[in-house]
Order: sequence, then C-alpha cells, then structure tokens
Amino acid sequence: MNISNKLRNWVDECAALCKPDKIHWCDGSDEEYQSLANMLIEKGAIKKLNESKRPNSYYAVSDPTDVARVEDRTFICSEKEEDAGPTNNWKDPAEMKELLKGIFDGCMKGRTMYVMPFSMGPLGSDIAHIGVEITDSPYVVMNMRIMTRIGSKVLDVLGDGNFVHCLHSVGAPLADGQEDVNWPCNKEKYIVQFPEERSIWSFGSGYGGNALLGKKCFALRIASAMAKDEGWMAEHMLIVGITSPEGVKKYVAAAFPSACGKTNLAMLTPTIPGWKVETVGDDIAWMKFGDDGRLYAINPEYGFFGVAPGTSYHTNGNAMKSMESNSLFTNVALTDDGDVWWEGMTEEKPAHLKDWHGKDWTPDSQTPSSHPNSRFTCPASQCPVIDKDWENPKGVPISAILFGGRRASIVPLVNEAFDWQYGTFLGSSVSSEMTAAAAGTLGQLRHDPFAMLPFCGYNMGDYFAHWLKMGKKSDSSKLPKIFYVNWFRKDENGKFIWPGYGDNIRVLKWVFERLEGSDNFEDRPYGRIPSKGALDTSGLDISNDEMEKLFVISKEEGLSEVNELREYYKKFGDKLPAELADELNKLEERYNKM
Ligand code: O2Y
Ligand code: MN
Repeated sequence: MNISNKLRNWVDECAALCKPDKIHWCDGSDEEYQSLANMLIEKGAIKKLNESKRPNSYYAVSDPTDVARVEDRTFICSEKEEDAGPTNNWKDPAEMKELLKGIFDGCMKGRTMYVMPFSMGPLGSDIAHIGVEITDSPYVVMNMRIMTRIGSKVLDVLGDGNFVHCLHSVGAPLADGQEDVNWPCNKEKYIVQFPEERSIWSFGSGYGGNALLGKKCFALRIASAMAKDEGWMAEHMLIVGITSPEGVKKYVAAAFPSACGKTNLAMLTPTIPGWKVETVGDDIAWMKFGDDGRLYAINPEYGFFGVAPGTSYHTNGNAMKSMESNSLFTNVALTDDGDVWWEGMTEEKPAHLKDWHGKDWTPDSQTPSSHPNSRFTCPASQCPVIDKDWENPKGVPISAILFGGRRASIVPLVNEAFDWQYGTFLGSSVSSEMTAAAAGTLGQLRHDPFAMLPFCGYNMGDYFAHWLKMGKKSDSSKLPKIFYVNWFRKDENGKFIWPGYGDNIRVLKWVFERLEGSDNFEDRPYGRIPSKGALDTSGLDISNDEMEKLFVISKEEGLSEVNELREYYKKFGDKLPAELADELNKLEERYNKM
C-alpha cells in the first residue's frame, strides 16, 4: 500500500489516542468485505439474508437509541463563532479538541481500528476529493465500501496529497474479557466538523450520517466550506438526466430536505410515453464551472443510503432492483424466509415477521415492523437506470436546478424563478414539514434553506452570498434555470392533490420545455407557472379545479409568507445579502399589486 508519511503519522497519532487492540488498513477488496461480514455474523451482530432471495446481502439492527442523525449533537467548530453562523451549533475549536481528546482517549480499547482511504467522486476527477476515515466499527466499513470508493487504489491517487481527516468511534471500549453488544454506541454523542482544518471527529453513534463520514459530514459540511473557499458548490441535491421523445437530453439537479423523495425522483419511472429519466445521484452534487461557462456536476457517492419504508416496486421499482443483491439493510423487519420487509413494500402485509426489535410481528401489531428511518445501502452501479455518465470525471452539465419541500398548503406545484438572483431567494426560502431522517419533531414546519440547514459547514448568510457570487461567474444564458416544486400539496380533506412519483415527469416535461425556450408560462407574483393546458395531464384523473388548487396563492397567504420570511431573515443579521432582502421587498410589492 502506498502510505504517505502524512497519513502514517496521523494514523499513529489516532492510535496513540484511541488505543485500539489492532489496526487494519482497508484494501477495499471483496475478500475483506466478506471477512468483515463473516466476523459480524459470527458475533451475532448482523445476519446474512437468504442467498437465493437476496444474494450477498446483510441485515443489521441498531440500538433503539441510535436511529437517526443527531442534529443537536452536531457542531461546526470554526475559529470564529460568526463563521458557523446562526443555524449551526458552535464551540471554540481548541476547547472542543480538548473535550474530544478526553472522550477519545482509550475509546477503541478491545477493538480493531480500521483505516479506510476513500474517494468522494470518481478516482482522479478534478471535482473529486479524498478522505481517510478511521473507525472502530466494521459495520461502518461495510457501509462505506458500498457508499464510497475505498481502498488501496485511493492511496495510489492520493500519493502524499491532502485528505480530509475523519475520525470515528462508536465510543464503547471493551474491558479485558468483556463481551461486546450487537450495536455498540454511547449515549453521549458528538458529530464535530472543524471546517478550517478540514477534519471530522465523530463519537458515540454507529448510524448513517453520524458515522459514514464521507456522506453528510464530508461531502456536505466540510465540502461546502471548501467550495466557498475554492469557488465551487457542494449541494444537497440529486442529479438526473432527462431525455425527451425527440432524443434531446438535459441534466437537472434538485435540492429537497431530508426524506422528501429525492431517491424517488432520482430514479423516476415516467408515466408519459417517450420520456426517459436516468440517475446520476440521489443525494449530493458537487458542481464546478467548466471552461464553456456551464456548471458541471458529479455525484461524489458510490451507492444509495435510502429510506426503506414506502419504497416498493410500485413507488420506486428502480430502487428495489438496485437492492436485489450486494446490499445492507438496517432497522427493517425480517421475514420468515430470511428476507427483508418494511411498511409499504408490498400491499399485502406478511402474516409474520420479526420486527426491528427482534420481536414477533403480525399485521395486527400496534407498532410498525420497521423503524421510520430504516435504511437500505446498495451500490449505485446496480440501478437499472444509472446514467452512462454517472462516473464521468468531468461531471454532467446542469441545465436546471429545482428546489422543493414538503408543504401541505400555499406553495405551488411548480414555479420558475425570473433569474438566478430570484432563484437564490427561492432557495433561501425553502421550508418543509419534518420527517424521521433526523431526531426531532415529526411534521413540524421548519425553514431549511437550500435543503442545507443541517449540512452547511459555515455561516448560512455567507452561503447565500456564495450562491449569488456563483451566479455572477458565468453568462446568464449558460447558468441553470431555477425552479421550485412542491409535490405534497393537500386539499381541504387532507388528501394529496398531485399523484407524485412517476407523474412528476409531467412537471419535469414543462421544465424541459422552458429550458428549450418555450413560452408556455404565465407570470404570478411568486414566479412563472405553466400557462393553461401547458402541463401535460393526459391520462391523469385530475380535475381543472384540482389543477387550479395546485397553483393558487391568495394575496393574504402570499403576504403572510413574506412576513414570516422577513422574520426568519432577521436571524442572519448583517450577513443577509442585500440582494435577498431586495427580492423579498419586490415579492411583497408584487403581492400588494394583486
Ligand atoms: O444519515 C442518516 O442517518 C439518515 S439521513 C439521510 C440519509 C441518506 C440521505 N440523506 C439523508 C438526509 O438526512 O438528508
Ligand atoms: Mn440527504
């Protein structure tokens, strides 16, 4: 293995602090993956699924207290508090380091320390970056091997270059002879980013974004700070290629808050003939301007870490096919024939399951069989509609950016921003009803600007300014057009008005036509919407009345949204770019003229 002095010294330092029994350098091979799986099976920590039903796939259950990202335990430790901003938890980096050194001291006793070099993005791509995660969780190594490109080949590209330092421990040292539990973790948790140092220290959790440090911690929090300094963008966005019946292809990126259906949109099966959607990524986009002035995006990840409940061959057949083998399932239920099941996977519920607590479950049970934030981890390469350019090191050119949230009222099905600046304003205004992806209050409406609230590694006001600055880097004709969508509007009886899923292609078709220069739009105070009949509803059982309801915002509703946003903007003080305050004033004027 090609190990630089820089890397060896850091690993030595971490080993001296964490005091593991053993150190294992991950080569990323199949044999290594199998031997980790076998070791965990032998301990009883994971199960192998029925090989004839789901080849090379595994099943894990977490501690019931370790099931989601822990935003209240997530810190951005920039030198100045102001640089973390009003939306992040901050602590002085020197103080935090002292505290962390205390809790990491001896934290890996009785365990093996795995050293895992990984690349976020295709190896050698100009847009990609390398990290090294040190962890004491073999389950994390298994997940990271699916979610990122790991192993010796990464070290060959890294040479003696810089890498993001990612130190992770479940925080559960073992005394001599002490028996391990299936899911070691610690009730004290710290997910800490040091943006200036480009390092991450994560303690106490083995779950998802808390522990797979390439994902939210690196690819969003640290990368967003790198992107600001270096003039690119690290965004919480899916990326898809859309091909029209005429064979014209365009790429679209879309930012939605956690668990608002990004994976479903990324793998959409169109319901109207002739249209094709192909997947580049389902969660994160890194974007840089190319020499031609267009914005190019890569998916820095290598797999999908999707929410299981609600995913079915009906709602997302491509996700289901992606996880038919070589996959890892966490906190779902186990069928009697050694496969997995979750709420919404099939219309008919199995007569008997073991739920995620390992208890007997039947359709009469009062609790769901799977945790609402239960997950599948599977290789992106297995997606039947993976885009041919998903690993193109240059990225794919982005023609449109969509923002969206989960809003039962007021926000229309789709509207187009007048320009990049107003689009940036729309991104800053995203709010959504909360889901189970993060520990918190389900259903509560919260502001989630650019869907980056839990993921922006610096002051959100500076992030808004960075977006405005990026919009000035190229000619407006080459910038992606910006849209805002909302699939989740409900009628007076609480029923979703828009069918969603594969029918969202109808909205994408209108977006596509706007990118082609069609004038099939009408102006509204809040943006441009499809003119009457411009949205393809052929074959849909939806009345004109319902269609109108999807777009209506009364003057009173519009003005109350303006007031609410004005109040929210106060949070950013003098970091709020004047351009955004200006866009808010202009929106208010347009509503007042209604
Ligand atoms: O990381 C977790 O524990 C679940 S949250 C998550 C997982 C995959 C993709 N996105 C998210 C998110 O919260 O946005
Ligand atoms: Mn996400």
